[in-house]
Amino acid sequence: LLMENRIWVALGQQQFELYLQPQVSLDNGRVVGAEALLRWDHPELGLTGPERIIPVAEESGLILALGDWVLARAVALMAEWKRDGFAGLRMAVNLSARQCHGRELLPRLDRLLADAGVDPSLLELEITESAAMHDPEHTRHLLRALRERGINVAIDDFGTGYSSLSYLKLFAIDRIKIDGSFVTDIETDPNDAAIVTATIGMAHAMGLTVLAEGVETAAQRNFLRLHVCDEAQGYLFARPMPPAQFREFMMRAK
Ligand code: G
Ligand code: G
Ligand code: MN
Ligand code: NA
Repeated sequence: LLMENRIWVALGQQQFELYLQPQVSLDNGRVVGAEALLRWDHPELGLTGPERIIPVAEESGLILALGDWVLARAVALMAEWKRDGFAGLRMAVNLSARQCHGRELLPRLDRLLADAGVDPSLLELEITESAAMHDPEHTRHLLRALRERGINVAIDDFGTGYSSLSYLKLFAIDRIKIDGSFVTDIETDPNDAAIVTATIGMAHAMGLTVLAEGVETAAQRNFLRLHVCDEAQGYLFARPMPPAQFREFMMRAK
Protein backbone atom coordinates (compact mmCIF):
# COMPACT_ATOMS: atom_id res chain seq x y z
CA LEU A 1 0.00 0.00 0.00
CA LEU A 2 1.25 3.49 -0.79
CA MET A 3 2.23 5.52 2.27
CA GLU A 4 -0.26 8.14 1.13
CA ASN A 5 -3.13 5.67 1.20
CA ARG A 6 -1.98 4.34 4.54
CA ILE A 7 -2.15 7.83 6.04
CA TRP A 8 -5.64 8.28 4.68
CA VAL A 9 -6.77 4.99 6.18
CA ALA A 10 -5.04 5.82 9.46
CA LEU A 11 -6.98 9.07 9.78
CA GLY A 12 -10.23 7.14 9.40
CA GLN A 13 -9.19 4.41 11.81
CA GLN A 14 -7.79 6.72 14.46
CA GLN A 15 -4.30 5.27 14.39
CA PHE A 16 -2.73 8.67 15.08
CA GLU A 17 -2.06 10.10 18.51
CA LEU A 18 -0.42 13.20 19.91
CA TYR A 19 2.30 12.38 22.41
CA LEU A 20 3.00 15.11 24.93
CA GLN A 21 6.43 16.29 26.06
CA PRO A 22 6.56 18.55 29.15
CA GLN A 23 8.03 22.05 28.92
CA VAL A 24 9.53 23.18 32.19
CA SER A 25 10.21 26.58 33.75
CA LEU A 26 13.91 26.84 34.63
CA ASP A 27 13.04 29.24 37.46
CA ASN A 28 11.20 26.72 39.57
CA GLY A 29 11.19 23.42 37.67
CA ARG A 30 7.43 23.45 37.20
CA VAL A 31 5.75 22.13 34.06
CA VAL A 32 4.32 25.13 32.20
CA GLY A 33 3.26 23.41 29.02
CA ALA A 34 3.61 20.49 26.67
CA GLU A 35 4.52 20.08 23.02
CA ALA A 36 2.20 17.84 21.00
CA LEU A 37 4.24 15.43 18.85
CA LEU A 38 2.54 13.28 16.24
CA ARG A 39 2.80 9.49 16.55
CA TRP A 40 1.30 6.77 14.43
CA ASP A 41 0.56 3.36 15.89
CA HIS A 42 0.22 1.24 12.76
CA PRO A 43 -1.03 -2.36 13.14
CA GLU A 44 1.93 -3.74 11.11
CA LEU A 45 4.53 -0.97 10.97
CA GLY A 46 4.43 -0.30 14.71
CA LEU A 47 4.96 3.08 16.31
CA THR A 48 6.09 5.64 13.73
CA GLY A 49 7.27 9.21 14.25
CA PRO A 50 6.56 12.28 12.15
CA GLU A 51 9.71 12.01 10.03
CA ARG A 52 8.06 9.25 7.95
CA ILE A 53 4.61 10.82 7.97
CA ILE A 54 4.99 14.57 7.51
CA PRO A 55 7.09 14.60 4.28
CA VAL A 56 4.68 12.24 2.50
CA ALA A 57 1.69 14.16 3.80
CA GLU A 58 3.21 17.50 2.71
CA GLU A 59 3.88 16.20 -0.78
CA SER A 60 0.44 14.71 -1.33
CA GLY A 61 -1.65 17.50 0.18
CA LEU A 62 -2.85 15.14 2.90
CA ILE A 63 -1.09 17.41 5.36
CA LEU A 64 -4.16 19.66 5.50
CA ALA A 65 -6.40 16.83 6.66
CA LEU A 66 -3.71 15.56 9.00
CA GLY A 67 -2.94 19.04 10.33
CA ASP A 68 -6.64 19.52 10.90
CA TRP A 69 -6.76 16.32 12.90
CA VAL A 70 -3.74 17.47 14.95
CA LEU A 71 -5.38 20.81 15.80
CA ALA A 72 -8.67 19.18 16.75
CA ARG A 73 -6.95 16.57 18.92
CA ALA A 74 -4.77 19.20 20.61
CA VAL A 75 -7.76 21.38 21.47
CA ALA A 76 -9.68 18.33 22.75
CA LEU A 77 -6.73 17.53 25.04
CA MET A 78 -6.70 21.15 26.25
CA ALA A 79 -10.38 20.77 27.18
CA GLU A 80 -9.46 17.62 29.15
CA TRP A 81 -6.69 19.50 30.95
CA LYS A 82 -9.23 22.14 31.93
CA ARG A 83 -11.49 19.46 33.41
CA ASP A 84 -8.51 17.89 35.18
CA GLY A 85 -7.69 21.24 36.78
CA PHE A 86 -4.34 21.77 35.03
CA ALA A 87 -4.87 25.52 35.11
CA GLY A 88 -2.69 27.63 32.86
CA LEU A 89 -1.00 24.72 31.11
CA ARG A 90 0.06 25.66 27.58
CA MET A 91 -0.30 23.39 24.55
CA ALA A 92 2.32 23.81 21.80
CA VAL A 93 1.37 22.47 18.35
CA ASN A 94 3.63 22.18 15.29
CA LEU A 95 2.34 23.73 12.08
CA SER A 96 3.44 22.57 8.66
CA ALA A 97 4.31 25.02 5.90
CA ARG A 98 1.13 24.22 3.98
CA GLN A 99 -1.05 24.83 7.02
CA CYS A 100 0.56 28.25 7.44
CA HIS A 101 -0.17 29.20 3.88
CA GLY A 102 -3.73 27.95 3.48
CA ARG A 103 -6.80 30.04 4.26
CA GLU A 104 -8.52 27.52 6.51
CA LEU A 105 -6.30 27.86 9.57
CA LEU A 106 -7.84 30.90 11.29
CA PRO A 107 -11.52 30.00 10.90
CA ARG A 108 -10.70 26.43 11.91
CA LEU A 109 -8.90 27.56 15.06
CA ASP A 110 -11.69 30.00 15.99
CA ARG A 111 -14.27 27.29 15.64
CA LEU A 112 -12.34 24.63 17.56
CA LEU A 113 -11.42 26.90 20.48
CA ALA A 114 -14.92 28.37 20.79
CA ASP A 115 -16.64 24.98 20.64
CA ALA A 116 -14.31 23.54 23.28
CA GLY A 117 -14.43 26.63 25.50
CA VAL A 118 -10.64 26.71 25.57
CA ASP A 119 -8.64 29.90 26.26
CA PRO A 120 -6.73 30.84 23.05
CA SER A 121 -3.84 32.23 25.12
CA LEU A 122 -3.09 28.67 26.28
CA LEU A 123 -2.43 27.60 22.69
CA GLU A 124 0.97 28.06 21.07
CA LEU A 125 1.74 27.37 17.43
CA GLU A 126 5.29 26.38 16.47
CA ILE A 127 6.45 27.52 13.07
CA THR A 128 9.85 26.83 11.53
CA GLU A 129 11.86 29.60 9.94
CA SER A 130 11.63 28.05 6.49
CA ALA A 131 7.84 27.67 6.68
CA ALA A 132 7.48 31.30 7.71
CA MET A 133 9.87 32.67 5.09
CA HIS A 134 8.21 30.76 2.27
CA ASP A 135 5.75 33.65 1.93
CA PRO A 136 6.76 36.36 4.42
CA GLU A 137 3.91 38.74 3.62
CA HIS A 138 1.28 36.06 4.18
CA THR A 139 3.04 34.96 7.38
CA ARG A 140 3.09 38.53 8.67
CA HIS A 141 -0.68 38.77 8.31
CA LEU A 142 -1.24 35.34 9.80
CA LEU A 143 0.88 36.07 12.88
CA ARG A 144 -0.90 39.41 13.39
CA ALA A 145 -4.26 37.63 13.27
CA LEU A 146 -3.06 34.98 15.72
CA ARG A 147 -1.83 37.66 18.10
CA GLU A 148 -5.20 39.47 17.93
CA ARG A 149 -6.75 36.23 19.13
CA GLY A 150 -4.24 35.83 21.94
CA ILE A 151 -2.73 32.69 20.36
CA ASN A 152 1.04 32.43 20.96
CA VAL A 153 3.61 31.83 18.26
CA ALA A 154 7.02 30.21 18.72
CA ILE A 155 9.86 29.86 16.21
CA ASP A 156 10.80 26.19 16.14
CA ASP A 157 14.33 24.87 15.53
CA PHE A 158 15.70 28.40 15.91
CA GLY A 159 19.11 28.89 14.35
CA THR A 160 18.93 25.99 11.91
CA GLY A 161 17.28 27.99 9.09
CA TYR A 162 18.99 30.66 7.03
CA SER A 163 16.77 33.57 7.93
CA SER A 164 16.55 33.70 11.70
CA LEU A 165 17.20 37.39 12.08
CA SER A 166 14.92 38.54 9.27
CA TYR A 167 12.25 36.46 10.89
CA LEU A 168 12.66 38.34 14.17
CA LYS A 169 12.56 41.66 12.36
CA LEU A 170 9.47 40.87 10.30
CA PHE A 171 7.15 38.91 12.54
CA ALA A 172 5.26 39.33 15.80
CA ILE A 173 6.28 36.26 17.79
CA ASP A 174 6.30 35.33 21.46
CA ARG A 175 8.95 32.67 21.94
CA ILE A 176 12.14 31.30 20.45
CA LYS A 177 12.85 27.58 20.68
CA ILE A 178 16.60 27.06 20.52
CA ASP A 179 17.32 23.92 18.54
CA GLY A 180 18.73 20.98 20.46
CA SER A 181 21.80 20.84 18.21
CA PHE A 182 23.11 23.96 20.00
CA VAL A 183 22.41 22.48 23.43
CA THR A 184 24.16 19.09 23.13
CA ASP A 185 27.73 20.42 23.53
CA ILE A 186 26.87 23.63 25.34
CA GLU A 187 29.40 23.04 28.14
CA THR A 188 32.32 22.05 25.93
CA ASP A 189 31.90 23.96 22.68
CA PRO A 190 32.51 27.69 23.19
CA ASN A 191 30.75 28.50 19.91
CA ASP A 192 27.57 26.73 20.97
CA ALA A 193 27.72 28.45 24.34
CA ALA A 194 28.16 31.83 22.63
CA ILE A 195 25.28 31.21 20.22
CA VAL A 196 22.94 30.16 23.01
CA THR A 197 23.79 32.96 25.43
CA ALA A 198 23.64 35.60 22.67
CA THR A 199 20.27 34.25 21.50
CA ILE A 200 18.90 34.46 25.03
CA GLY A 201 20.17 38.04 25.41
CA MET A 202 18.78 39.11 22.05
CA ALA A 203 15.41 37.48 22.69
CA HIS A 204 15.05 39.10 26.09
CA ALA A 205 16.01 42.50 24.69
CA MET A 206 13.16 42.05 22.19
CA GLY A 207 10.70 41.02 24.89
CA LEU A 208 10.57 37.37 23.80
CA THR A 209 10.92 34.30 25.97
CA VAL A 210 13.32 31.47 25.20
CA LEU A 211 12.93 27.71 25.45
CA ALA A 212 15.90 25.38 24.99
CA GLU A 213 15.17 22.04 23.33
CA GLY A 214 16.95 18.72 23.66
CA VAL A 215 18.10 19.18 27.26
CA GLU A 216 19.37 15.78 28.38
CA THR A 217 21.68 16.44 31.33
CA ALA A 218 21.61 18.36 34.61
CA ALA A 219 24.79 20.18 33.55
CA GLN A 220 23.07 21.49 30.41
CA ARG A 221 20.09 22.59 32.49
CA ASN A 222 22.37 24.36 34.99
CA PHE A 223 24.19 26.20 32.23
CA LEU A 224 20.89 27.35 30.73
CA ARG A 225 19.53 28.42 34.11
CA LEU A 226 22.71 30.36 34.86
CA HIS A 227 22.26 32.20 31.56
CA VAL A 228 18.62 32.95 32.39
CA CYS A 229 17.01 30.83 29.70
CA ASP A 230 13.30 30.82 30.58
CA GLU A 231 12.19 27.28 29.79
CA ALA A 232 13.51 23.90 28.70
CA GLN A 233 12.30 20.68 27.15
CA GLY A 234 14.13 17.37 26.81
CA TYR A 235 14.74 13.85 28.01
CA LEU A 236 16.17 15.17 31.31
CA PHE A 237 12.64 16.18 32.29
CA ALA A 238 10.58 13.65 30.34
CA ARG A 239 10.24 11.96 26.97
CA PRO A 240 7.18 12.53 24.81
CA MET A 241 4.42 10.30 26.27
CA PRO A 242 0.82 9.30 25.51
CA PRO A 243 -1.83 11.67 26.93
CA ALA A 244 -2.95 9.27 29.69
CA GLN A 245 0.63 8.96 30.92
CA PHE A 246 1.09 12.73 30.74
CA ARG A 247 -2.00 13.12 32.90
CA GLU A 248 -0.49 10.83 35.55
CA PHE A 249 2.80 12.70 35.29
CA MET A 250 0.96 15.97 35.98
CA MET A 251 -1.07 14.47 38.84
CA ARG A 252 2.15 13.31 40.52
CA ALA A 253 3.71 16.77 40.08
CA LYS A 254 0.75 18.53 41.78
O1 G B 1 9.40 13.62 18.32
P1 G B 1 9.84 14.03 17.10
O2 G B 1 10.43 12.87 16.32
O3 G B 1 8.43 13.79 17.26
O4 G B 1 9.38 15.11 16.02
C1 G B 1 10.09 15.23 14.83
C2 G B 1 9.68 16.47 14.07
O5 G B 1 8.37 16.33 13.55
C3 G B 1 9.69 17.70 14.94
O6 G B 1 10.66 18.57 14.42
C4 G B 1 8.34 18.32 14.81
O7 G B 1 8.44 19.69 14.47
C5 G B 1 7.65 17.54 13.70
N1 G B 1 6.29 17.26 14.14
C6 G B 1 5.90 16.54 15.21
N2 G B 1 4.55 16.53 15.32
C7 G B 1 4.09 17.29 14.29
C8 G B 1 2.79 17.67 13.86
O8 G B 1 1.77 17.36 14.48
N3 G B 1 2.70 18.44 12.74
C9 G B 1 3.80 18.86 12.06
N4 G B 1 3.62 19.61 10.98
N5 G B 1 5.05 18.51 12.44
C10 G B 1 5.19 17.74 13.54
O1 G C 1 9.37 20.20 16.69
P1 G C 1 10.73 19.78 17.11
O2 G C 1 11.80 19.65 16.14
O3 G C 1 11.20 20.77 18.12
O4 G C 1 10.49 18.43 17.90
C1 G C 1 11.31 18.06 18.92
C2 G C 1 12.00 16.77 18.55
O5 G C 1 13.06 16.50 19.45
C3 G C 1 11.11 15.57 18.60
O6 G C 1 11.55 14.69 17.64
C4 G C 1 11.36 15.02 20.00
O7 G C 1 11.02 13.67 20.14
C5 G C 1 12.85 15.25 20.11
N1 G C 1 13.38 15.39 21.46
C6 G C 1 12.74 15.87 22.54
N2 G C 1 13.56 15.90 23.61
C7 G C 1 14.76 15.46 23.18
C8 G C 1 16.04 15.27 23.83
O8 G C 1 16.24 15.55 25.01
N3 G C 1 17.05 14.79 23.05
C9 G C 1 16.87 14.49 21.75
N4 G C 1 17.92 14.01 21.07
N5 G C 1 15.69 14.66 21.09
C10 G C 1 14.64 15.14 21.82
MN1 MN D 1 8.45 21.67 17.66
NA1 NA E 1 12.66 22.03 17.32
